[in-house]
Amino acid sequence: TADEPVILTETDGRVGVITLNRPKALNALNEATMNAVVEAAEAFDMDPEVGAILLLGSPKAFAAGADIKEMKDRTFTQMYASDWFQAWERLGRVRTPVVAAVTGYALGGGCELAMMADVLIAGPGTRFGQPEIQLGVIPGMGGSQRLTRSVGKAKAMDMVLTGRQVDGEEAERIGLVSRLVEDEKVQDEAREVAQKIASFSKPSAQMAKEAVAAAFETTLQQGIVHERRIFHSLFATADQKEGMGAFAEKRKPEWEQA
Ligand code: CO8
Repeated sequence: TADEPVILTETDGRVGVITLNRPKALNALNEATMNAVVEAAEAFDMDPEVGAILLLGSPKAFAAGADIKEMKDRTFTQMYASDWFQAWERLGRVRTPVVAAVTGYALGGGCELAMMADVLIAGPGTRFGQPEIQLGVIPGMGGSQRLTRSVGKAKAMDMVLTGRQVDGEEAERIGLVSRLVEDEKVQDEAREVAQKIASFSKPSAQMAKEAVAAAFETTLQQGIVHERRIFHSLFATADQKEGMGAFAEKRKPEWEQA
């Protein structure tokens, strides 16, 4: 109903959990949902007690796309003037690692949202697709770019030009998915991955994400210099001394998160 919150948030240990909560609309991403997800992710990003963000949908749908009913009557000028959906770019700037449990449909904006996550867990029943061509449009939340960078031209063209859905097994094979587990175990596995990431030092996890993300945006030579600068800078952290000291002393590190 209209009264129900579009997302639910909680913390589970050091994991900030965001659950899309419009299951009857297959978690269609309307403007309110976009704003809520982005704001929750930014708040977790700034919280030193949160070391990873977990993004959950529902069993039938991670998200079946941008809300078609909300946008169908808009004009070009309205879309352009409001820069419809540009707020998703803020999610791309969140520095804390994001793990997505991709269950059921991840179509259109739902596929694009999943691809904004850093680690994607899916099952054989997961369905990824960019069906916008069937609606007379194209992907608009980065799909033509992120999909192509993840899976290459051949698969991206196939998906974007025909709207064909790929299942979890194919998605894992082509490099869209980090881990494939049984459908019923997708959310638990994703939670474990998020907890694992959150068990490390947040500065190093954030900088690790930053370094890998740089590979999408720059040349190899610039990326390698960027990585080395980040690597060097981590020697200014207490957690580098703790992590390496603990190894030498054969004990478990106790991270200071600093
Ligand atoms: N938007 C709005 N409502 C939706 C959406 C959606 N994307 N997807 C599902 N729903 C609603 C249905 O209308 C239905 O509502 P109601 O019960 O009121 O009739 C409810 O969710 C359940 O859906 P179905 O009855 O259709 O469920 P089925 O199991 O029969 O079918 C499907 C599931 C195959 C997933 C089907 O719902 C479907 O094809 N959905 C649309 C998928 C799609 O085309 N997604 C792409 C949308 S466009 C997009 O994402 C562009 C992104 C970029 C925009 C950026 C702008 C700048």
